[in-house]
Amino acid sequence: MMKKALITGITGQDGSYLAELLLSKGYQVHGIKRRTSLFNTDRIDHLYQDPHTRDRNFILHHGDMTDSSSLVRIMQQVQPDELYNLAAQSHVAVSFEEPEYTANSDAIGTLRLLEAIRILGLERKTRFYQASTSELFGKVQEVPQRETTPFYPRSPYAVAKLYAYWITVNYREAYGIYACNGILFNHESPKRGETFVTRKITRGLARIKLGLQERIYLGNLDARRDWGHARDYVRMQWLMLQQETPEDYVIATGHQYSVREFVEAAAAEVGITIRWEGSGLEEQGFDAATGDSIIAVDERYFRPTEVETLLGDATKAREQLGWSPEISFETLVSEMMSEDLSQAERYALCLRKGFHLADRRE
Ligand code: NDP
Ligand code: GDR
Repeated sequence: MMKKALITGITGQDGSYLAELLLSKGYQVHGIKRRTSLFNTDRIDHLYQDPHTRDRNFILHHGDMTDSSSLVRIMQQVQPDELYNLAAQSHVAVSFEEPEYTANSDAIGTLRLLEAIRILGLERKTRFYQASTSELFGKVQEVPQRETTPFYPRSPYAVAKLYAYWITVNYREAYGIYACNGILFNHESPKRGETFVTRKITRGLARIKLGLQERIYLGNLDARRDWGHARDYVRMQWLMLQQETPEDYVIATGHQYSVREFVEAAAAEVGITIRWEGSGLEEQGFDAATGDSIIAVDERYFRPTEVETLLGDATKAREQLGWSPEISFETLVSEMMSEDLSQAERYALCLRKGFHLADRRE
């Protein structure tokens, strides 16, 4: 029998990589997408199958994490063997602007899914994966962070994810549901949303290289993150649901870089030298007076409470599941840079041919 997986957040970065992985393993993959006024399925369009195709193995359903009725209906229809809860308002800075919505989708949304499992009597059938996050560690209490490190969330997003983490643990203990938290550190890819810092940098540098943009405005350049590749991390999401007993795992590379170092690595890929010089704002990386620097600091990107540093220890995942990341930081940066250069070249070509395209950036 073909296994069935249901992925919430299938239109997102991880959802698209996970869907590819599960299809390659012979799963029938179902995904939940929310209603939008325009198509927003760019990341999964290559997997799309017409609803009239016989024996489809890739099926999308309309639903929303804030709407129990849709979640219960889809769960009843699909009765998945594995449920991957990747949907979330996932932007930390945005969560300060939309805290209530973030709590509704990220915290209560997770509860809604777990309740759907219970209401439908799927406790012994459906295995549940919760997309937990290194943001739970927030103001770090221990370096590096592992499964036993105390949490100290620093944003409405992280607080919502804290609820989701514990409700997953609670439903595992209370009802015997096979439910796991993957505590994933930052993971990026060419499919990363354009407003997360890594993609903002690679996309901006590519556009600067081609003369489409003058500079990139960033926030805290000293923040440090443990950045991995999304393709490595979705493999681990699947692995966690294939074990005898459900457990929670930290997933990280064990290497840490600052935002500034990410800029330098990406700039080197396209042969741009960044000069960090000057005083005042310039100390943050921009010499506005000379106009020859391409990184500027804009305070609007500072957060009311910041997570300054994260560094993970994935020893448990390595020892128990045999997982270790295969894609290095250098390869990640290079892949993102090269994909964004191609996109910028396509954009520039369209402009040269007289087509006017939207110039979206943050
Ligand atoms: P993305 O922001 O790329 O994707 C989020 C997905 O959730 C999108 O498909 C989005 O839909 C969907 N979504 C958002 N709100 C709702 C809603 N109310 N109802 C239904 N769907 C909704 O995130 P990632 O792929 O990067 O991350 C996946 C998960 O992992 C998230 O939960 C994130 O918080 C968590 N995480 C991510 C890490 C990372 O570094 N990437 C690290 C640790 C955890 P739409 O396309 O319509 O916006
Ligand atoms: P993060 O990722 O908050 O770690 O959450 P993000 O890329 O947004 O920020 C990383 C660090 O860079 C600093 N920064 C900027 N960030 C953004 N977005 N834009 C800027 O211009 C900028 N300048 C500096 C930030 O202050 C921060 O310190 C991501 C998300 O995917 C979450 O869903 C996930 O849970 C965590 O990773 C692990």
